[in-house]
Amino acid sequence: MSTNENIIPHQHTITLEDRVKKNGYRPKLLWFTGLSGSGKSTLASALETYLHQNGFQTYILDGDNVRSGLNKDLDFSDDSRKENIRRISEVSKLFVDAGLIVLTAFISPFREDRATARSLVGDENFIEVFVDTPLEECEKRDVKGLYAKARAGKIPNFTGIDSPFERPENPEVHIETVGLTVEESLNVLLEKILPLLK
Ligand code: PPS
Repeated sequence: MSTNENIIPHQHTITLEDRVKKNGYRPKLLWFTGLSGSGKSTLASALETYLHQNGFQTYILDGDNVRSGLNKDLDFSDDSRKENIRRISEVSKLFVDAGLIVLTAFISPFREDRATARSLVGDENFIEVFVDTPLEECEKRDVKGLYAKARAGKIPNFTGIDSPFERPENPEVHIETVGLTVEESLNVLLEKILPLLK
């Protein structure tokens, strides 16, 4: 990583505390992690809708969206995934500083990278949400048809098939989606997350 001793950050007049006072809540980073097809984006989106309708300023950063813009130069090698999560963590940090409730929905398969995101925004601002849907279920759903392609050898380095997913050890929120509707999962999330936004 390069650093430049000639870059000196500017201290702006309006601070995060000013924004907190104005908004009436503290910003957070809700970091959804889980296998492809586990339901990260669906649940993050359902939660965002609820929060948006209930007075919170929110923003979602999502795998397929960020990878078609900011991170379109990255593939699915371990190094690229690391860089993907590093950039997303930095962008999230800015959005949290802007006073938003940020929801990220990335596989983010490596513990170390999730820990880096946590330390960048501060432990007190970070909520890890493990969307725990077993591989067999994700593969059964196969909403995008990617598991079938990966099994056929057409997508190398596919998470859960030939690329690892390191399960979170101590997530603030752990949701097991099998047997739950989206609405039921959302209710589980709200029960666990709303107290953390106070
Ligand atoms: S990562 O591991 O955090 O960098 O991945 P992420 O940025 O979340 O991107 C995951 C989405 O990319 C599609 N896709 C793949 N996923 C996993 N492995 C491989 N090789 C791959 N190739 C493409 C897939 O649609 C993922 O979307 P989600 O929403 O997770 O299903």
